[in-house]
Amino acid sequence: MTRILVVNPNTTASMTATIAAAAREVAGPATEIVPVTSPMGPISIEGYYDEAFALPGLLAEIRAGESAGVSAAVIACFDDTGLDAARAMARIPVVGICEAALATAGFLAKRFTIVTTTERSRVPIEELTQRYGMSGRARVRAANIPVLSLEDPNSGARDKLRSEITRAIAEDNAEAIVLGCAGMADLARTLSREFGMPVIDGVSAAVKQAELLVALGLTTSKRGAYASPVTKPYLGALAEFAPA
Ligand code: 5HY
Repeated sequence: MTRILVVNPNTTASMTATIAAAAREVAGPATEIVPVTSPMGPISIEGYYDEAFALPGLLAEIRAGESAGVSAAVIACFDDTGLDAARAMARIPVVGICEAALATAGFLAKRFTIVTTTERSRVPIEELTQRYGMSGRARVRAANIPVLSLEDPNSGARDKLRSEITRAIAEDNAEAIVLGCAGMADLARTLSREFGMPVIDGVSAAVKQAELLVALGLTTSKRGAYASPVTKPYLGALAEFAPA
């Protein structure tokens, strides 16, 4: 049995339930999805400040999951929150949903649009498209919906998301759509059917990517950038995060 830890780095358990359902829908029969919600930090990650304080809870859960013997970890936030730090800490493969979604979209379409939540998230995600070498192929739009409005079926968030996808098709000539928030994980199949084009959810893509890495028997390189952090004391409230 391959166990894949799927961490929601925000502290909203209802969003973790959406993420877990999407992960289980695509997981192979020999995969067990282990969903966890970060135990501390912001209730949603909207921009750089939230992201900074989402890291301790996220890293603690990945550390605990690796000690408990999971084979891989997925970071289920479209900002790929803490991805480099997690890879430096862990030996198991760690997959971010943005990176997995962009790679998947790249197999299917030349030009695509990522539709995320707010303007505060748009810029960090644009930076990620550069980081992953996709800035020439991927545009980023914000549907102007707060992350947690996706949890409320009466908020109108889903209609705003549909409107933004319609604009991406008309104005960007998008050939595929990437959903730019883990809280949208339950919508990909319906929207694919509705719009008649590939709509990619990063959670599902990341689970399949994690399964692939496990099946290939590959783990995170411990040379160079992802070498284990140097043992040293950390002071104050963060003492427990000191590398052992
Ligand atoms: C996410 N925030 O996937 C991101 C999306 C965003 O709490 N989960 C969050 O808007 O940046």
